[in-house]
Order: sequence, then structure tokens, then C-alpha cells
Amino acid sequence: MSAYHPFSLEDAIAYARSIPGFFAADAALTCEEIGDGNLNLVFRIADPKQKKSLIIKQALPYAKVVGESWPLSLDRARIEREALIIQHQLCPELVPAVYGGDDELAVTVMEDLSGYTIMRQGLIQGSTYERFAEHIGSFIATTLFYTSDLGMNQQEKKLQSSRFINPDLCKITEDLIFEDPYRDAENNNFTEDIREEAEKLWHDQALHLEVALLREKFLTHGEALLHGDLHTGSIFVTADSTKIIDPEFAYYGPMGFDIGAVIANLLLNYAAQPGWSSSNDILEERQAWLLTTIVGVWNHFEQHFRRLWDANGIDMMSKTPGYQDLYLKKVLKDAIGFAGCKVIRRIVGLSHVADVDTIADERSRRQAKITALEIGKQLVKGGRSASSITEVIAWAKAAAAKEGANV
Ligand code: SR1
Ligand code: MG
Repeated sequence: MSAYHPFSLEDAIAYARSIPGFFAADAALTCEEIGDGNLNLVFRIADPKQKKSLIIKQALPYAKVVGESWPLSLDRARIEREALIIQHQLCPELVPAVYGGDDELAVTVMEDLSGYTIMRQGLIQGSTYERFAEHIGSFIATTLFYTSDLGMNQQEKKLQSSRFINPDLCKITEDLIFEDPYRDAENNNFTEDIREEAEKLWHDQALHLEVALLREKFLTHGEALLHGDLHTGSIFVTADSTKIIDPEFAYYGPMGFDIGAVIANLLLNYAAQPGWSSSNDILEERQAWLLTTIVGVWNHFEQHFRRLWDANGIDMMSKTPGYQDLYLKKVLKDAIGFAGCKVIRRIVGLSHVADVDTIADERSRRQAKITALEIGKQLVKGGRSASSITEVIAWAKAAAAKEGANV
């Protein structure tokens, strides 16, 4: 019989005590369940006297956000732990350390990031993070390069990709991002005040064609080990440090998907800012920072990726003049298209973002949704012909100006 059972607070404490060398045997430990995500239990166990703490994350056998009617494989806990270990090895400053774990219990024990803020909350409160673009660009470039055929032994990569077959979590993405928003799906979730806009998505054949092409890439292009769910709720920040968590959607997929996720979440916050900013000056300042950061994310990624390629590329044919430029152009187009899909799903699909949904004023909330949809559609439709990240900035500004004028 399987040892699996969802942990109580006492179970979490007992498990924490079994981690060698962390807590003293006689430590008086406290425990709280702090999980606010869609899928898992998260416990913080602390020894207040010694000021030591750790996190235990446990997968539930179903999607918490929906309930037991949506079963999910517990193997995602192993996948998350193995992805975290690889990402920590590649980017020790940017990923929490893993202290232990158990496949059968579906638990991972890791470094506690108390003192950090969830980036989504920070952005909603109007904070800016000057080193974020550099950090996330370096994380994405390093983790993607060194898990791809460009930067790792190509036979080992094939074996490694077999450890990241993640059908249940990929299916969530395939459905919630690449299908449901484009039909009258049971899981869709949108307010009546945007029904007309949501229904337009169901009938826009030009949009469907681009989404079908992006969906095909997600289904078939095993370029690198992705984080797979790199939204601002998976990123912890301080003024000068960034930590990336939660890679349970990790699998071998197209590189642009991770970059697109970061861009999408910055754009969602951009679209929401009229609902959060208390004056025009503040609005302009915050939106300018968000757009500059989007450009910075791409530029840091690109520069870092090119440096790694030139210095540590293992594939002789990849040194062919012109190939690197074409490769990065493809990644940029993919990133823009995926970003668009990710914006759209957060407005009409199952799982939303607080940036938009918690805006107090109803009119501003609606405006944020319409702006986001406008940006999302433009990115999806324009991604394939885009040649620079600055096109994204122009589209975002145009969508914001259009909706601003309509208010
Ligand atoms: C049913 S899970 C909904 C969403 O939560 C996760 O964070 C992923 O973004 C997923 O699509
Ligand atoms: Mg998550």
C-alpha cells in the first residue's frame, strides 16, 4: 500500500525533523500551511528560537483549485524536485536549495524564502525591481541553454527529457492556454461585462490559426527543459535578489514559452495599472518601468544566451555563421506569441491573476481586462512577423491608449 497521505501540520513537523542536520532534536518547532496556489500544500516549519526554517511542499492527487474531480499525478512532485535541483545547480543564486524529498509522499523540502515578496504582490503594490530583468534573463538563458542540444550532451539530453515527461500538467496548459479560451469551454471563467469580447475570441479564425501553430510548438518542440509556469507568482523578489520557484510544470518544450510567461505577466500588470495607480504621474512611471523591464528581460536573455552559445556551445553545426541569429529570431517570435496566449487565458480562462481581478473599481477592472485582451490578441497575431521586442512595447502602448480613450 502506498505511504501517501496529505500531511497534517504534525506530519509536516515530523517530516522536517527527519531532515538530517537541519533542526536540533529537541527544537520546539512551529508549523503553518501557507499554500495559496492552485495545486499543492505548502508548510513552513520553523524553530523560532534558532531562527531557522524550511518549506515542505506536498502535491495533492488532484487540482486543489477545482477539487477531487480533477485528478493529477503525484509524479509532478518528483518532476518539480528534479527540475529545482537542476536549476539550482545551474543558477545557485536564483533558485532555492533543495534539502530533501520523497517520491511516494510527493514532498519536496526546500529553502524558506521568508523575507522575500511574491513578485505579483510587489508589482500590485507598485514596487519596482531594478535587477529583475538581469536576473530573470540570466536564469532563462542559463537553464534553457544548458538543458538544450546547444549546451548539453545530446544523448544525455534524450535521457534527461524522459525524466520530464509530464502529461497531466502539460494537459492543463494545452487545455487552459491553447484551447479553452477559443471555444465555449466549461472551465472558462469571465465576467458578463466582457462577454462580447470573450465570444469574439471563439470566432476569430485568424487568431485560431496562430494559436494552433503555437499549440503545435508546445506539443512537439522539445528544445530545452522549461520551468513551464514562469508567472510572477512563481518568482520571489527583494530589492536586489530574485528567486524562481515552483517548476512543477517542467518539461522539454519550446524556449519561447518561459520567456513569454514573464513578458505576459508584466503586461497583465501593465494593463491593470490604471486600476492601481493613484495619479497619472504614478501610472506613467509604473507603466514605463514595466515596459522597460520587458525590453530588459529579452535583451538580458539574448545577450546571455549568445555569450553561452559562443563560449560553451557543444554542437559543431551550431557554429555555422547565421544560425545563431536565425535561432534567436525564432525564439523571439515564439516568446511573443506565447505571451499573447498567456495574457488571454488569464482574462477568460480558469485561472486568473490578482493584478486584474482584485482591482476595486469595477470600471477600471473591466478596462484592464479589455486592454489585456487587446494586447494578447495583438501579440498572438503579430508574433510570427515580429522582429524586435520593441514591437511588443508599441502594441502595449497602443492598446492602453485605445482603452484609456474609451473610458
Ligand atoms: C488547474 S491549474 C491552473 C493554473 O495554475 C498554475 O499556476 C498554472 O498556471 C495553471 O495553468
Ligand atoms: Mg505554481
